[in-house]
Amino acid sequence: MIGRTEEKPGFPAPTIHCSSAGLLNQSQMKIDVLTLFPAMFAGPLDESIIKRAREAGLLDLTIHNLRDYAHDRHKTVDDRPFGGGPGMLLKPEPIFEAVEALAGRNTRVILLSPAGRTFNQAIAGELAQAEHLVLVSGHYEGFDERVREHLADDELSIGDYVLTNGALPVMVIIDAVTRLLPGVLGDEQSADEESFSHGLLEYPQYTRPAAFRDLKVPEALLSGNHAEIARWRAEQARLRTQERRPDLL
Ligand code: 9D3
Repeated sequence: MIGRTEEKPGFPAPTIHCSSAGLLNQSQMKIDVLTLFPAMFAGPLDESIIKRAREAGLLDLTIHNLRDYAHDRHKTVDDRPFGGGPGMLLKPEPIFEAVEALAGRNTRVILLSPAGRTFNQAIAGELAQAEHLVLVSGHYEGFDERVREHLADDELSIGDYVLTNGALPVMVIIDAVTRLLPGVLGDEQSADEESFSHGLLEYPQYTRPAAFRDLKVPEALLSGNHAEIARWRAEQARLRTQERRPDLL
């Protein structure tokens, strides 16, 4: 059911029965998400490669409603800023208590906020090494600074544009990290990592037909000359990168 704690729709964490130690979870990585909008997570993480990773026991993902960690009967999670000013702030107690309930000895606690360092492929690679991530989604209200200073290990943004909350950024990070976990991708992965390591954008690609309306596939690709094809692709990748992403050169 959407919106309740411990939500893992359709994906119980796979367990291995182990004669000595009882139950052993075989997941490569555990990710806990804390959010005020758990319903936003239904769908995107239940499809495609992430779905397969969860079913294969490579990713153990749980979405938690931060509101479940509020104490009062109104489930208060925010309050007015000391010193005045517009808007509200997320109170520290529910976030501290939720994270303390979830964190183990090898947990990285990461806040999502527009003030974080900008997420990129290198950070995805770092996070993929972790055993356990707790991702805390912010929203327009922002965090009490004590959460930043005394609870979080890191604070990430996914880029310089304003979203309504951190739920989509959390999903972006889960997607980028999951595909890097060992066993999640097949042959695509090595090829992809290789092309990424060149640090260039992809060269243009074509499939049949060789002529579509009056649009022709470049001659070099039809030549069957592998050296010529490699030369053409390298040049195109460089030209395209120069044109669109000179910062990568
Ligand atoms: C004080 C003005 N706003 C900062 C630009 C406040 C604010 C706006 C929107 C605070 C939070 C949000 C909600 N966004 C996120 O929590 C968020 C986010 C984003 O908006 N863009 C890119 N990455 C991220 S990660 C979390």
